[in-house]
Amino acid sequence: WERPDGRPTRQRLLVVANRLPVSAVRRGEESWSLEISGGGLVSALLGVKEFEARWIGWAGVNVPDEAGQRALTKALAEKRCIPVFLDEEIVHQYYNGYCNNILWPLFHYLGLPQEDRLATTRSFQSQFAAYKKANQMFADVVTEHYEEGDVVWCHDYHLMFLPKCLKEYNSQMKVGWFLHTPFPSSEIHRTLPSRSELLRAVLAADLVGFHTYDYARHFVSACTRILGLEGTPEGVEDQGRLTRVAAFPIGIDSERFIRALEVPQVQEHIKELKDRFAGRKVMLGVDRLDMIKGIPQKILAFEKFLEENPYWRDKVVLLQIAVPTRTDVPEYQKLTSQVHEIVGRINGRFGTLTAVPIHHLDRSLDFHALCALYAVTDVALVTSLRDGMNLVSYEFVACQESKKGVLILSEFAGAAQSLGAGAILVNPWNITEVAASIGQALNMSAEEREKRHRHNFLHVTTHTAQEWAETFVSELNDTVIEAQQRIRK
Ligand code: ADQ
Repeated sequence: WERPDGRPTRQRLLVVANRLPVSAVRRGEESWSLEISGGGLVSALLGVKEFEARWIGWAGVNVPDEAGQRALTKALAEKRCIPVFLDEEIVHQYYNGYCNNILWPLFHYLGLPQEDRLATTRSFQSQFAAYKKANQMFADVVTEHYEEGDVVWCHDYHLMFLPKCLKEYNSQMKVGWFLHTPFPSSEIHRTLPSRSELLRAVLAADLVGFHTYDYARHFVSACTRILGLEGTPEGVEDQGRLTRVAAFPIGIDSERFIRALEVPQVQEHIKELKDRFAGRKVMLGVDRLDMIKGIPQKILAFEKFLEENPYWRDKVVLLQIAVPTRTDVPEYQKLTSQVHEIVGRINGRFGTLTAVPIHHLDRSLDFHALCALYAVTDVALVTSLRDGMNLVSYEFVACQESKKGVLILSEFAGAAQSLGAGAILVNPWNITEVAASIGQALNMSAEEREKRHRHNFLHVTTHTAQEWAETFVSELNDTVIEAQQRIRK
């Protein structure tokens, strides 16, 4: 790539996401400490050597004063991060409100909020206004830092308005948008009061990506049915302008997990866990404590399994690690209490003086502890009611080369499309089916486990996060070049 001044360089990639991949803690008026937070997207882009990535997003803290903003901007610049400053009211209306209370449940088939209709309508309108305003604030920061030739990659349901804001500023900007959640059936999307405006805003992008072909198809159907546009095999066409729509299934940095198992500290931890659970099979759930993850359904299925299989009662343990999320939202608080209540009941029912069947932890584990847990697990249980992809299932497979454990996976997770042949697929709403699949997994022969694991391991180690990011960005470059050629003809 060449810059306008002829200087050859790697192409710059501006990654725009609601949250920057750092946690920022204020230490003084003009002093901040920053810690890079991991996650799939960060390792995906760290592994991509072709591009020079810069992050643009909210740092997750309210910084009302200019001195604090200046100091944070400076500290973040060292990490190649550029902050968007959002005040508390905007965060409340845009992030807690429109993003997490409206779009997140809707895209996961949980419907729109059910409160009093009038109140909802009123708050809906102000939340949508805040959503647009926040997206414009992100756009202002992007345009301030944009240089000709840059690629701008917008992420997720928080920023559906961003492609439109960016193209209004500069129609030549290369803009891609990727959704990390499912895109629901057009029949669900059409219940959203701002359905058309949002679709049109996304269509301003050059390339629109989803985890699975089904989500891409739902999006194209929504554009044809709701906007009356034409769907083509390449995407959506509006008056001669094509927006490419395609599936780009994400992966993980599998090497990072495989290498971690060699670290002495992890090996030590594996040994401790093996000793701790000697004589028992280990089942594992790792989720954010979110309603879409189907945690109560998972635990109830485990209860049913114990109920029907007395033989297994003192021979299996379920470790459920649930990292709290959106803890200020009442529905999430209710979910936490519900999960605690069910776990308490089951442990009371099936526990003994020396052992309990469920260990439930409400917290995040560090990377090495997580890898050790994945490695000692016999059966991983992913029972999402809906999930864009689900990386936990990938991470588990990556850590199972020696154990070759079984993955029980919801058919409503995007990962079911890629790991379906190796996993036992279940409908998480069917507690009886999930309970039966636990029995099937625990009794599976070593040959069968090996065969299933081989399939999944091959997939996880060849469809990596780096490859995902490279494919998306090179497709975006190609899409723009093809569009320019079409216009010249
Ligand atoms: P999430 O809903 O957060 O992501 P997921 O894909 O499973 O779901 O990723 C969760 C990440 O957090 C994993 O890397 C996991 O290791 C980590 N994690 C979860 N619980 C943890 C715990 N208790 N301790 C430590 N780490 C924990 C969204 C979409 C998904 C999509 C991803 C990526 O909802 O469907 O797969 O984005 O696109």
